[in-house]
Amino acid sequence: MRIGILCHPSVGGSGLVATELAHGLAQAGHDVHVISSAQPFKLRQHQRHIHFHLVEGIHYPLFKDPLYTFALTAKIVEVVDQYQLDVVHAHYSIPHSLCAYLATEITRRPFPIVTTIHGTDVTVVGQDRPLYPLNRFSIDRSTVVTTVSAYQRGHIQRHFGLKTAIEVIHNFIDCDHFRPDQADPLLRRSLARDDQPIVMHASNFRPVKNTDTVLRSFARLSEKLDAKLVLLGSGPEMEAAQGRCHQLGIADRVVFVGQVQYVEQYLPLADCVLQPSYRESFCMVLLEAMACGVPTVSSNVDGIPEVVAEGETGFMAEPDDDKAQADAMLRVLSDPALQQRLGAAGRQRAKTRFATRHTIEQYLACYRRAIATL
Ligand code: GMT
Repeated sequence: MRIGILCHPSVGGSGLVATELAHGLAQAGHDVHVISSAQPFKLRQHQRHIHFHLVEGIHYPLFKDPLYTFALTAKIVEVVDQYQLDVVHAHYSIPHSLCAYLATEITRRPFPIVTTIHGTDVTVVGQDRPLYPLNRFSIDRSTVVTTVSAYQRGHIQRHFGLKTAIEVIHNFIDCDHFRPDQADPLLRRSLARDDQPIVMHASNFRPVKNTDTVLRSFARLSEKLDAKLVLLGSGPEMEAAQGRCHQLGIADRVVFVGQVQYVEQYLPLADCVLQPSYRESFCMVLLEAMACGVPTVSSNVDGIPEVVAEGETGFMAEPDDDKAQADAMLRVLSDPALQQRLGAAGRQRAKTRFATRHTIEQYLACYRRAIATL
């Protein structure tokens, strides 16, 4: 098949899932054309069957902004016609689904649209009043709509009243890349003393990730146990978080690593991963931690209970319940047998329920169904 993939290139779940899907499809022999405003940070451009098409804004003195959505639509039209694409897969509905829909009205070659809704495209951003009718229209005009958890499907059904059915395809993980035995002792030593357990958190530091509770839970844990908190990623709340560490008296126990290209090098170093998000349609970090054999302590919101098995691979609590989270971390970190058992069960769950090959098959089935409607 010749497949177009539209995605946001930034470090974030939807772009990451789209990129890994592109790699998997290309490995299976399909021609994949990734269209985005920059090269997605993990895209292996030199892999066979992968083609990248950069969308450049339209700069003209008359326009105050670079008309990105028109530029994207024009690029979709160009790539569909030039490479004779069979299907276009929009990851994150805004603005991808609407641009793809517009393109269907313009291309010489008809093509179906598969839209995958990732989360904030129908919760935070997608509920934005002026955007809502555009978002709803474009999702409804997609030939096939998928989303990443049963929770998210329910949310869309409740808030969008679509005519189109929604299929749940959980996110997936490559357990050959994310594995427990990748832990580099030198990298670990740069983060903590050998006898200090590591709690890790990875995010884009937006309000939805609940950074303050990460710090409060860790501060509570620190009263009982000498541990290190390692923070991966960057975002708007980072600066405030640094100040907050001083207020909470944990500044010397927190390491801000910043953006990392290969999170799979860091996660296996963790003894526990902490993610108390307020919203999370799925939460890739938890699945990545599980694949690396690391127990998780997380909030219990939205799609998270579909990823984590409570008491088997990790523990869940309310997003702002710093006491419950600290207690859960203490339990994990002070019982090596429990830590080992949770980690092993997490890896097993990642391998059996969230395997790449199965997910690729599910998406290919969607593409075939979509193409058959033409
Ligand atoms: O979580 C974010 O802020 C980023 C966002 C994105 O679009 O990249 O993540 C969403 O999609 C991910 C991949 O499907 C999911 O794992 C995240 O849970 C989801 N985020 C939210 O629902 C808040």
